[in-house]
Amino acid sequence: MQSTLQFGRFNFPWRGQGVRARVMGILNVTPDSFSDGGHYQSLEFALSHAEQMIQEGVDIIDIGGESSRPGAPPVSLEDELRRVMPVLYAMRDMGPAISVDTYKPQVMREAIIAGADMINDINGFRAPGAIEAVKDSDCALCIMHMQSDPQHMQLAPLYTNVVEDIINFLRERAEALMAAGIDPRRLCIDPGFGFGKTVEHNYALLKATARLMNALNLPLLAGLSRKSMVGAITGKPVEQRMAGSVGGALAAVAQGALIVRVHDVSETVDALKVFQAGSPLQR
Ligand code: YH5
Repeated sequence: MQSTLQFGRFNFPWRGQGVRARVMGILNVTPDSFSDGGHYQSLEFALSHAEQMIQEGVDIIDIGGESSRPGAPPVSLEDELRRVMPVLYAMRDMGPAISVDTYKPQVMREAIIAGADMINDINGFRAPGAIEAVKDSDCALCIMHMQSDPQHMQLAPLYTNVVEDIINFLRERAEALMAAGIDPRRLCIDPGFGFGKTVEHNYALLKATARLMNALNLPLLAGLSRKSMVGAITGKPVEQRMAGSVGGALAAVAQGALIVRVHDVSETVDALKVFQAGSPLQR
């Protein structure tokens, strides 16, 4: 049996012949890191970071205009558009697929018009109008699970059975998207590491990567790069979590994950090449 994630000009097999794990590079365009707050400076910085990731072999670039870290305040529609759209216009046709990390339907609409290849929604397309915004396009849709919201999600994460609860959530969202007429070949799922989860929840989900894909018959994206679940195992602060993050990415890919969302593209690409060359599994 062959299964593929199909969207626009891209076709990523995820089960059967020709499977290769794909690297999604994180491109933050939040201006927090710029002392003078200049828009031009942040655009220049984002584009040079994107070019570097392309040289390192990235498959997908994920543009995010809102910091989704625990406790982060929300960003206005206008600010998010001002950050994301210039980068998106400058980057389409550079080669890699372009993903936009947003939960706002108006950002989804504008991004699709501008040529985005994927919409990555940490809110699982639950916002009113989100499904309408994406249904008539051919872009891929990443459905992520989050409990609560970024400002409150880490206060008291609670599940009956974390793996079953998240399978049920992702199934309900995939069914809602398909009920709107969306081709299931456009969909991928994501357990949402760190989004309303304890360290134990996160590792129960990482261990259940293959089970999630089998339960829903959809490809999976794993995003654990530099997150606290890596720090909890290694004891390292965020700036020293690269090797631990690569280890986590391989744990997901070994179970069949299609996409790993990472900060460190070069290191992850190398690790996946060697992993693939030495892996006896016909994925
Ligand atoms: C994800 O998992 N995550 S934004 C806290 C950190 C490090 C990184 C230092 N968007 C995901 O990357 N989209 C984000 O601690 C995402 N899956 C998908 N699909 C949070 C993030 C981060 C947060």
